[in-house]
Amino acid sequence: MRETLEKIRESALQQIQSVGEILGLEQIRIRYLGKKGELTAVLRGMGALPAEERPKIGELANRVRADIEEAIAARQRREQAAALEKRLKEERLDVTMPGTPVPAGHLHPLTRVQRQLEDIFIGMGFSIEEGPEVELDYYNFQALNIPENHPARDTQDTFYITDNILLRSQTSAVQARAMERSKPPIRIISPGRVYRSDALDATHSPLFHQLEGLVVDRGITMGDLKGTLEIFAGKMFGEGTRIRFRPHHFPFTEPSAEVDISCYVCGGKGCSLCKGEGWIEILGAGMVHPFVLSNCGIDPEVYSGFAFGMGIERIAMKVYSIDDIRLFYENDGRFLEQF
Ligand code: 2NL
Repeated sequence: MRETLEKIRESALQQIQSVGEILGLEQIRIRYLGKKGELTAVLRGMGALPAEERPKIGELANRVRADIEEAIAARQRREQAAALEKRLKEERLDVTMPGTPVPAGHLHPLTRVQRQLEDIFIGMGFSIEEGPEVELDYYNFQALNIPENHPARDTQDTFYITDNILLRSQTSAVQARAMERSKPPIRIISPGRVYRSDALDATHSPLFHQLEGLVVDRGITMGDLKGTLEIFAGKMFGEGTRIRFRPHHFPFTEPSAEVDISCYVCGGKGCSLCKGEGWIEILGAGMVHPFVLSNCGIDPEVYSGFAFGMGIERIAMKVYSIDDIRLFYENDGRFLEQF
């Protein structure tokens, strides 16, 4: 029996050393130490031994079990250490390697121009006012003195949602709401998207951006309008830029004007940018019509105001010499990367 035990130990230890994979170790453990294992079988047969032999054989059997267990544990530790070593080698990171470059984006040219305009007017004490793009006919037209039969209200020119709900065609609607809500002094700009039922071509888009301004207080005059726009023109197009008012008509202002700036390329002499004119049209403006003030709950006998409006695309196209409005909306990297 002693020899059987020694043999079991010898062959178990030998197998433990030579087994190729860690899974094989478990099979070896079952083969020798499991319920139906070889060592267990020997221990079962101990009852047949003479009484004085039993303790010695028992002790040897226990030592053989302990040796096999220890050999399995040692082999397991070795396998685990080797596996860890292998992973450390394979998964090593060189933290000094340069990273994968992440391409950095930048603001869209329209956003840049809009922010630039906003900064100039904020610098002059205006605050930004926002409002809904889906607007009531009342704020977009009626409040602004645009009568029922005005061509701007034609279904060919404006996107209607229902009879009296539409996509705003001008951000004046935002300003009409602001006048109705608050008392003068009012000094606001309203930048944002507007919609017109126009076919898309090089100079028209059914969606574009506007920035309008409104000042209402006691004693506001056309002089305040001119001074404000002169400062604006200098900051936007360069110090020394002159402005020129040409009489015009808007339903919501009286008097009204179209406003030109002296050409920032030729200074007024005439060149290809200004088409020989020396002047470039950039916005519309005027004194807020008394009907508009009273529609919005402001007494035109006490208060007066000026307002102006410009297309952001138009300004951006001038500033960057862009000849097709569609370029702003096509998301073509070859265009956008130039800004
Ligand atoms: C243009 C002309 C203009 C206004 C917008 C305005 C707003 C209120 C009252 C009176 Cl609440 N006027 N806005 C005034 C004159 C011109 O825009 O050519 N825009 C692209």
